Amino acid sequence: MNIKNISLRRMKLKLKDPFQTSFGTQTEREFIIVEVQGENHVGYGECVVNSAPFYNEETVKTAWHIMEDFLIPRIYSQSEINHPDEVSKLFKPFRRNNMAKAALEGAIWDLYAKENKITLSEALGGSKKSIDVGISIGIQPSVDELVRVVGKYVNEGYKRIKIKIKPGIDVDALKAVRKQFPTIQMMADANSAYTLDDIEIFKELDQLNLMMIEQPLAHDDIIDHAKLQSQIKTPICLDESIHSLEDAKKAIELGSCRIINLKIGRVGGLTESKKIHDYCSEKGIPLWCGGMLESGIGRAHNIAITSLSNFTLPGDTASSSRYWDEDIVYPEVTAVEGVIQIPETPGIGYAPQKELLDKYTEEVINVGC
Ligand code: OSB
Ligand code: MG
Repeated sequence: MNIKNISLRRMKLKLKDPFQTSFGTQTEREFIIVEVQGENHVGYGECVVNSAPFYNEETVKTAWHIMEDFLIPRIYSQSEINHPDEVSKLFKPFRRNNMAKAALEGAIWDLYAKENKITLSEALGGSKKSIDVGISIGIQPSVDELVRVVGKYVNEGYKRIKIKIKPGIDVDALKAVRKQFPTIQMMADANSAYTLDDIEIFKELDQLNLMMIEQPLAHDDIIDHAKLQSQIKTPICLDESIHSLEDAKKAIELGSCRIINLKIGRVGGLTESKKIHDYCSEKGIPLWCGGMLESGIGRAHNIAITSLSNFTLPGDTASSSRYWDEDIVYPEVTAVEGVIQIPETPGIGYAPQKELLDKYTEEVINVGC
């Protein structure tokens, strides 16, 4: 691949509805789009960082700095990149900053697939033609409102409903949903809001036939999660705690989780994602693809990785229309009855629209070679 230019765009999109989790309420989404210009094609990646370091330690500003001053020069230092798997090796000397690494690597994966006239799904070794998706519902102002919102998405056909919880908004809220919808596939995501002192809450949640409980305990813990898992029958799914294949191996070996939520940004890119996929497949640990309230570019990458065979559970890649009045890609990402077709055009398969990119860009830089 002959890389001629790399540009970074800081973007801002307004969320249709505020999204509340145990770490706060989000009303808009600030993120970075990476464009890698090759000989005849442009590869696109999305950096899924947030403005503030609540979910992980990275921010829009740190990711911009790490990409501009370290990662992009490292790409140019290489006379030629033949395959995107080489990129994570190039980035290895730099610790963490996984979302910054994943964004650049993702754009190079897209460019590689476009240059080879194959889909990103094919480039990654995906085999599915369509994927099942669920939806993640933020904390609602009341239990009645939660039940109403769940009903709306159940009617739209989403294959499983994930509900955010935090101390004080957990057992009663989920019981009310379960009572109204006795047979839906549902789960809870705590975003690390609890400790082992809350064991009684987990024992109550354990009675609600949940598919799993996502990241109940500390973001950097795998010991307490193993203790909790030994005391409840509902599978624990780890999100925040897994940053690499190594983390996945340790958590699985310790019994800290029975399911993993894979986010490409959190683990540093698609190459690491494939490794985690293959390892989990070997160990019988099911995966699903999480989300970071991405624009269509990030969602396109999520769709491609979900086409790999061990993504056996519905992920969080809901339709564009759930997040935005207007997405930046054509066609917009659309789930029909909870199913998204894997696109058939080369690369990510959704075309970023220049005028929409420009419309929502706050700042742009070109980093030439
Ligand atoms: O914990 O999975 C999470 C959104 C932002 C940060 C963390 C999480 C989430 C979601 C929403 O649950 C996923 C999505 O719809 O993109
Ligand atoms: Mg989560």
